[in-house]
Amino acid sequence: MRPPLAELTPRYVAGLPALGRPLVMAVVNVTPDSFSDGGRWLESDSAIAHGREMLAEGADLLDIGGESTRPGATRPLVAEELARVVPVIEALAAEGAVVSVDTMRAEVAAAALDAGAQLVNDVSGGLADPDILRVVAERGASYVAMHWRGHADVMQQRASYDDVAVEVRDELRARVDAALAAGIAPDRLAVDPGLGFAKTAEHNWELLRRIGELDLGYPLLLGSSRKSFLGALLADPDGTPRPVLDREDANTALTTLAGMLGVWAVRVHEARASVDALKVVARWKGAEFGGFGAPGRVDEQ
Ligand code: PMM
Repeated sequence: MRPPLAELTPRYVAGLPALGRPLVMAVVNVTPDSFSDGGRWLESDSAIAHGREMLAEGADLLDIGGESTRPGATRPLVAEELARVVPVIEALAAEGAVVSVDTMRAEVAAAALDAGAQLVNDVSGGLADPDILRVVAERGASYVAMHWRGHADVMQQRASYDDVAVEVRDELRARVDAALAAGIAPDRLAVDPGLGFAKTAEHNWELLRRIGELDLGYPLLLGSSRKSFLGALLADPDGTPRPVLDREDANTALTTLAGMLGVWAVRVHEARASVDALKVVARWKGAEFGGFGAPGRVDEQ
């Protein structure tokens, strides 16, 4: 396969965690839909345990989030989001894990960075709360700007494009410019086309097909894991989408392609399958499969 993403070879990786192969960013969503008594501690504890488990499976980075961005989701209060993510970040960062916080809020980003996170993953690219860019800049942290057109309650109404690759690239470039203007270091910036965010399945596939056109000179993150475009691709003959938890093999195929193409990171809900896929890619390419050596990692011999 011709590596069409020579164009996507990041110019700026020095400040971001990077390994010369896609990082496996494993998702720790602390977004419970049910609360039972004493639930708070149990939630934190089980999220921490889940994070440890994925580190043991080889995840490079844990992305800890307290707000669900599913279409139609209602936003938690700031206090609730803080209570969900901060204890989990504190515990896992204290154990040496590389942690990112998945938040659109400046206040949550600040608390997360204080708690030991190194990276802010902002699905709104600074549009939901522009102050987040200042917080990241002031603390010299790393930042992922994702393509976004509005909160979960409205985003699918905004899935309309004349040319999805061109518009996503241009809108992402505007977010990169805003991040740079706020003082975020260029070597601490990554971008993400935001699969499924104000995008139909067809838009997602077209973005993947034309991924080279998304090159802005910054490392690229892809988050396809469990998303509905995979459910639709793998639907039953009667059109019933493949259930969320049965989309993993397809996602592993995407991780493999991302590895061949040289994206910076993949955001996944299950670490092991993607780590295995990237080990295969590294071996195929005759490259080293290195890690950060975080606790629990399965390090290479
Ligand atoms: N997708 C979700 C949440 N956060 N962050 C980035 N950078 N890219 C994504 O594609 C992304 C994200 C939604 O997935 P989840 O709620 O199932 O974790």
